[in-house]
Order: sequence, then structure tokens, then C-alpha cells
Amino acid sequence: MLQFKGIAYQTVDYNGVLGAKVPMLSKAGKVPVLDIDGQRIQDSTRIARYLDDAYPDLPRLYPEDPLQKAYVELWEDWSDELLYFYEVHFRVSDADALDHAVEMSAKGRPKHEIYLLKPLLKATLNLQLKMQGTGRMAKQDIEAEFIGHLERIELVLAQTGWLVGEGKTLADIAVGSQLLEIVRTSKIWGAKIKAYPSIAQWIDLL
Ligand SMILES: N[C@@H](CCC(=O)N[C@@H](CS)C(=O)NCC(=O)O)C(=O)O
Repeated sequence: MLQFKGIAYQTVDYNGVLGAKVPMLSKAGKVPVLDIDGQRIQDSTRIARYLDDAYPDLPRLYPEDPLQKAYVELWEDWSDELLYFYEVHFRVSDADALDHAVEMSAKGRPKHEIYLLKPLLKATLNLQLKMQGTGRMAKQDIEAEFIGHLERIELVLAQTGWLVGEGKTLADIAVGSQLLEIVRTSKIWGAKIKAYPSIAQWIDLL
């Protein structure tokens, strides 16, 4: 979102055991958290609204047209509250994807943290999936649902190349981030995603 608006920023990784500090960043204990001159804003939806309100003259994440804005808001929240859990499912259910995720989550940290992190990450993500509900569904049902979502995304993208309207919006950034994370961690599912022609074209422009 910051890149899209052209705002300079620095990222701080909470990799390895530093993850234990995430609950101290905000009440919700989740990332991302935007720290802007000491003011902390948690939750990507709230960050997006803040950025468009604070920097209205920079490219807008939300379209001005109320109907298009409503569609963007629906895609965005669907993406970070539902699509995210498919990404988590693919990360824990595929041994290679889990290894890759652990490697990324321990990047820049001492080697031994990898051994600590793997069982912890696996147990935490499985528990989150169970509590949210996806983790209580049969694997083939989760994957069939996900394919249904990919087909719907493909159908929408085939119209203009973007999810809402004629250009890139927060909807593309939100949905694209989750799909790119699957591409980044899971070889099998990454290939399945990229087999959809409109999705493959769009993902390269994100
Ligand atoms: N709706 C939130 C979801 C954020 C979210 O689930 N973040 C994950 C990492 S990607 C997290 O911090 N999980 C830690 C936890 O749930 O304890 C947003 O978009 O900011």
C-alpha cells in the first residue's frame, strides 16, 4: 500500500523469537502495524483508510465512486479475513511449503531458532485454522473451495484485467498479496494459481 502511494518506508521484521514481541505492538497482537511518527495503526484495512485520508493527493487505494469503493472494501476484507486462511492451510499442509515458511520466518536470526520455530509455527497455525473453522473441514473440501475462488477471480479479471474498475486498487493489492504468498511458499499451489491466464497476467503487474 505504501509502495502504491509512493510513500517511503522501512520494514521491521519480527522474525524468529522476535515474533514474541508482536503482541506488544498493538492490542490485537497482529501484524501488520504501521508506525507513523510514533502513532501506531494496526490492521491492514485501518492502515489503508488512514493512508487515503492522510495522503488524499497521492494515488488512491479506494476509488472515489461509492459503488466501486464498496466492491473494493468487500474484496479487501474477504481477502484478509478469509482468503488468508487458505494460504495458511497450504503452508501447514505441505511439508515443503512449511519448511520454506519457517526459513523465511527465521531469516536473519540465529540458526537454532529454525528448530524452535518449526513446531511452534505448525502448532500455532493449525490451532488458528481449527478455531477459524477451515481447519475442521476435509482437505479436499478446502481445496475445492479454493479452486472455486480462483475460478471466480479469473472470471472477474478477464473483464478489465483488474478486480474493480479499470485500474489497480486496494482490491488487487489485498487479493494479490495472499495469492503471491501462496506462490512464494507452495510450488504445487503456486503452479495451479499461475495456470489461470488472467490471474497469471495480473499477478505480474502487482
Ligand atoms: N485482518 C488483519 C489480519 C492480520 C493477521 O492475521 N496477521 C497475522 C500474520 S499475517 C498475525 O499477526 N497473526 C498472529 C496472531 O493471530 O496471533 C489484517 O489484515 O491486518
